Amino acid sequence: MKAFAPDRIRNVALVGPPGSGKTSLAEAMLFRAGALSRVGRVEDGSTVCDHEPEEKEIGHSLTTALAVLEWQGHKINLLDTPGAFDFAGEAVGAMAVADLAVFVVDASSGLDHATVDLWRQAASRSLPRLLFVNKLDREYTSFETVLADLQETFGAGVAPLEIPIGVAEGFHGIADLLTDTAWIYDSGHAELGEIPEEMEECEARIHDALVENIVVADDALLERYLDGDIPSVEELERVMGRGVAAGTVFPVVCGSATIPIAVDRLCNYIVEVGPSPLDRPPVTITVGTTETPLTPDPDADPLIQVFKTAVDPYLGHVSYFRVLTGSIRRDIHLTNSRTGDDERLRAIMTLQGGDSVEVDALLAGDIGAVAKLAATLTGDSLSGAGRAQAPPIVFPTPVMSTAVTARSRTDEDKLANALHRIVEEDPVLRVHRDEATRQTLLSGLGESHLRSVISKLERKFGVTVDTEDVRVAYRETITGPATAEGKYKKQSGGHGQFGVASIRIEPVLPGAGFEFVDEVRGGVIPRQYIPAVEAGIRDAMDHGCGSGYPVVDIRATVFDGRHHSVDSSEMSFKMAGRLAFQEAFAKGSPVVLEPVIAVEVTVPAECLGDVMGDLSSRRATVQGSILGDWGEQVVSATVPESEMLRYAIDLRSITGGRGRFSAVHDHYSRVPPGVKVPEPPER
Ligand SMILES: Nc1nc2c(ncn2[C@@H]2O[C@H](COP(=O)(O)OP(=O)(O)OP(=O)(O)O)[C@@H](O)[C@H]2O)c(=O)[nH]1
Ligand SMILES: [Mg+2]
Repeated sequence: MKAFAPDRIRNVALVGPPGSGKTSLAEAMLFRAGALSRVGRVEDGSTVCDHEPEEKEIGHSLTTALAVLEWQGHKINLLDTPGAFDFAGEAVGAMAVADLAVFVVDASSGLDHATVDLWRQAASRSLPRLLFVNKLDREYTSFETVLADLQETFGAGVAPLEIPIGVAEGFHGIADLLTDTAWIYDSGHAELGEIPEEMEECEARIHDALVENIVVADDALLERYLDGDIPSVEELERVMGRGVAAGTVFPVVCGSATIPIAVDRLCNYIVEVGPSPLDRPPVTITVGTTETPLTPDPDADPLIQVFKTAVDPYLGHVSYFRVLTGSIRRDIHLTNSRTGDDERLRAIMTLQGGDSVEVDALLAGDIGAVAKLAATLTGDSLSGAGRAQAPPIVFPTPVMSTAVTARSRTDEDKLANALHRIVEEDPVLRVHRDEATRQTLLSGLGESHLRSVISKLERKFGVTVDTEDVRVAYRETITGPATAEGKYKKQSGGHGQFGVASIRIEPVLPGAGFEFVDEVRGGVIPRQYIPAVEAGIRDAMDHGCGSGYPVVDIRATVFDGRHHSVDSSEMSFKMAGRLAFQEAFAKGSPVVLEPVIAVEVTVPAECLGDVMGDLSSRRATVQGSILGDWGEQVVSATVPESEMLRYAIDLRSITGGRGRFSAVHDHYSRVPPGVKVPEPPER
């Protein structure tokens, strides 16, 4: 494939809820453009974009696939994203490098909250948007209803460019509102036809509204229009294209991905009114502390940004990137702006789902991939000079964890490396060893995200793991002062052990940790053994005394003791310190502390009551709620962590998938009486 200039490139992210038809639409577009000789089906696992074995198995996309087609002398880079919430990070990466998001709306299920959520994300980055109302060949679909919903939800910028001719099985054509023509697909290809009589009135009405909507954006055109001059289709498209690029006009087109109907028209619109990389505002890059606006210029110093990393069984580590500026050719050396490492791009590729095609060069604005970079991660910038950094890609933060253990010794040996590789592939996933609970935690966006990681561990890396519930890192402390004497004495023939330490313990402020004070006078405990007493106390605290959880927030003062000139040793004073602490702790009215997290829960206003009720059943302290964007309510609360381990799942069911939340550790607080604390893990 030849290199395309920026004005000939269209970078399109296909987004929408699971099952709306994104992968099928990509397949149909590829076929229609002649990039495929036969059309695959999601059901058969034979599409270009669902190329991972897990995707074929479940019939849903799990990662973003890149596929490329040529249309009217343009190159369209399609990024087919998964719709499932658990894989939302993929759409984030795709939208970060796309110039247009095509929202695929399933006409048979209508507009849903996932689409609204994606819309919000696209709007927050001013990403141009176009809507494709799909599956109009299905029973019980109504384009008008969907359109009315879209207009009500997304506002006056929603502009239908076409309406379907026929419904359900009878759907066979498109009335083009810009040109006032009908296109019939009975032969499989668009043929000029007649707008059915019964549609004429409706078509004329929407046509007029559309033209008026477009001309108001251009003063000169508006003046002419008001003078009775009807603008040409090209003029209308040009003005509309500007509105699309500015993120103020959202064309709505319609069709069927599987029949297929109007897929060619979608490609036309992408080329004709979809923005090229040149139509987008400059990105702000950072070099050192200087920020500079950057536009795509094939002759500039190259800068590329990696938005996705995949581990391919044949190619190894594959980095997907967008050329932000400059041009790149095979064997070019670039510098990773984060690490300063030199990276050689041995072979530059474009991808057709799982298949790679080598290309000689990619110019500014284009999207491609490169294999085997040494140390480049998703989000990194690689530049020709000056360590320029593109804006970071902000991926969603995990909301749910599971603990994993290797099933066998061989699995254990491979686990750390496999997890490391998987994290490189998945910018949302976090892997974390919690020493307090002795668990290795995988954190992601939900159950299916974590399940897919576990199955990938097995398939790609041959590592089998078992999962267990996440343990909560409880702690203990005392609520009052106490003193005790610890005496360690052993006489087993010959050299014995002898040490006595008297200590006083008292609570300190939460979070203050451990303080040790030495008030020993007159050498009753020789200087050199004082650290051993402290070590003994720390040991007792770490390993738990009461219920077995680590002890925190205590001041321990050693104030007296005894020693023996021959039998005393470090070991005997360590034991004495330990025994003294254990006894004093028991007398200090100990309590168990639990971690409390601060959460921010964002929900539609109508779910507020249910969400508040549920939070209070989780022992939450609600600070209040404020009105967020889009009329949502944002509730702030602190809640014991033990009550929130499965909140990601529960919130979804309470709000019908429309709620989301974020959480950070806040403080430790006493476990109230009557709340059961599980046994600590064995040490
Ligand atoms: N009748 C009909 N079925 C369609 C159409 N488009 C897609 N489908 C079917 O809808 C199902 C889901 O299609 P996909 O293309 O996998 O949907 P997707 O948006 O990629 O879904 P995710 O990958 O889960 O986000 C498949 O069974 C398709 O065959 C259409 O236009 N008409
Ligand atoms: Mg898909």
